[in-house]
Amino acid sequence: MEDDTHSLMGFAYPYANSKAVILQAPYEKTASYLKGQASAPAAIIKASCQVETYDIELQNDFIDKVGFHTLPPLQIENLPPEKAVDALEQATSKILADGKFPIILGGEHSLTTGAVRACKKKHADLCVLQIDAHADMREEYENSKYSHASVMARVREICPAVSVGIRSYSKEEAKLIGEKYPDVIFDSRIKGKENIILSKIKEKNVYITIDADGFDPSIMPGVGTPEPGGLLWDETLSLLKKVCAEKNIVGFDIVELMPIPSNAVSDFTCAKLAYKLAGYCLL
Ligand SMILES: [Mn+2]
Repeated sequence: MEDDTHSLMGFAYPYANSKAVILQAPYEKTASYLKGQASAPAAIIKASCQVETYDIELQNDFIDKVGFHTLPPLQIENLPPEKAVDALEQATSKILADGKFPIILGGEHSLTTGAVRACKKKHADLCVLQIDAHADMREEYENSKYSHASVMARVREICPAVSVGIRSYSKEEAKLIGEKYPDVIFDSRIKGKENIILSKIKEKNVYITIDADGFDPSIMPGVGTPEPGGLLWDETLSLLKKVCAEKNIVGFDIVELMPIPSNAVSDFTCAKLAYKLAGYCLL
């Protein structure tokens, strides 16, 4: 292990000795409002170098126990969305084939489809847990089936999903949710509902996708499309911890961070989330 400010938590572990592999996916082609998501992976890694490797809640410094190998950023910035999704699928498949745990740092949400495809190939019995402000269930958006606003429509073609924090969707999505998914879409009022949410996940294997805007903008201001009334830190961790304890987590992503140069809150929150969630998943 060597000190390296371009690696998660500031330490570079050799690929062979690492359980977790960090895949940086700088991509923002279909972003609807504010852009900047392509700079997020580097911002999360930079902030993570200042996060303590000792986790007080877990009473554990697990950096060596897990081993984190950070791959160089994927060269996808200029690809059309469907090609970027393909590239994500390939890169995730390689990590899974090597028996390692993929941690994807986006980039915009559209990329999740590629990671979920790869996980589904390895784990037939798969469910996605989505944390997000937006349902992202438009059949297509701005002429693309691979827009960030359609990602959960694509994911639900691959496997079932349970969605948490959802507080913004269109009239068409409202109809679809009401008819097809009334009991697997939760708004932000999740305190004490961990067991109810968990009971909706029927599958053994779970891929977690966290859109940064699922959190309340007060603790995550750095997103392109902020929505008031979001998830808070403790209740989100409490849900994630429970899901990780009961299910086999096969990978996760943190997407849609849009770093604000003068405000490091969001970068640090995503960095701490990435490390903590890796601990929940892999210890
Ligand atoms: Mn989203």
